[in-house]
Amino acid sequence: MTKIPMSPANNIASWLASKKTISRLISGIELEKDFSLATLKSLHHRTGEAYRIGITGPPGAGKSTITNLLSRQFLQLGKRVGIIAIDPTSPFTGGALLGDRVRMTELGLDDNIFIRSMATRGSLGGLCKKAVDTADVLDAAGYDIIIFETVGVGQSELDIVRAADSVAVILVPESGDAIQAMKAGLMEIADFFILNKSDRPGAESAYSALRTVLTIRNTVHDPWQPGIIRSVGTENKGIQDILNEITRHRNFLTSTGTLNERREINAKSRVKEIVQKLIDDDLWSSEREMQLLDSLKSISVGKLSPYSVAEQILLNYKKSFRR
Ligand SMILES: Nc1nc2c(ncn2[C@@H]2O[C@H](COP(=O)(O)OP(=O)(O)O)[C@@H](O)[C@H]2O)c(=O)[nH]1
Ligand SMILES: [Mg+2]
Repeated sequence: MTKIPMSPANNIASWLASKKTISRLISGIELEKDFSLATLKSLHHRTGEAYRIGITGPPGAGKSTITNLLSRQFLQLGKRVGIIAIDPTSPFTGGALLGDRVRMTELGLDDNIFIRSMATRGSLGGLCKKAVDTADVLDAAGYDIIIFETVGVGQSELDIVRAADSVAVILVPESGDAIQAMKAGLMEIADFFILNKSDRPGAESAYSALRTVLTIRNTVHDPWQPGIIRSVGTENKGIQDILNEITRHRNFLTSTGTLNERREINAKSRVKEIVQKLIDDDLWSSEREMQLLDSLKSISVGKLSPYSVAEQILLNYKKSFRR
């Protein structure tokens, strides 16, 4: 058995060399262990090389199928691929048909593929932060492509894909899908669309409907015009077109300098989220938790306003700096 160094932060290279220790590090991130924070700091200088792709859409649209096929294509191009699946119904998390699960498991056996599923249920929260931290670990470990698969409902799921360099929204020909997507805020985050299940009846009219919606949304002056790629996941059709669209978007981002800009915007919200978390952890000491509990009765009988209690707690917090 290989010996694992006690502190990953002090021996980053050997931790990132094996899938087993990478897994342990990611579990540390999920469980908010202290060692993972120190490690994330010390591995940051190794990140930034990986290209991050977000894939989202309604449940059952074919996200896992497409992720699987895309990953195989990237593998053939000699790329190492990290997959972060945040989807309770995903084969990665064991929710789908056995056939899908077997295909995914086979993929995970490849040395150049790392698959990690993250639970939405029973999670400690901070899902977006944890998913992005996990991407950093895989980035530092030398994975060239990182794919986030999230189901297109819920704020934290959308935040996760938004943290990617290119975002693909997968829709299916079912009636009204484009309208539903618009309501769910999926139109705004899409860099391009994949119309999967194009073998289904109604695929042509769904394509036209989506085109119309896009024409209304975009102006001719927009420097980036999202494409609509038609695919049939079950027949391995359209995968090369998806790859081409990713390349087209990546080239657009790098040639216009928007890639850095986009990453800076993401860094900004990330730092804010981390600061918020640090303040929360610091502020809610047992002393101030008690202070809050002690005032609950007074609030409910109308003696104290929640605002004055909040101010008192904050005052107590500020005083703690002077001690
Ligand atoms: N007819 C048809 N079925 C598909 C296609 N792509 C995927 N499926 C099937 O749709 C189901 C859901 O796919 P999955 O990838 O798990 O969807 P996800 O929930 O978005 O990850 C599976 O049974 C797939 O085999 C397609 O292009 N056409
Ligand atoms: Mg899935």
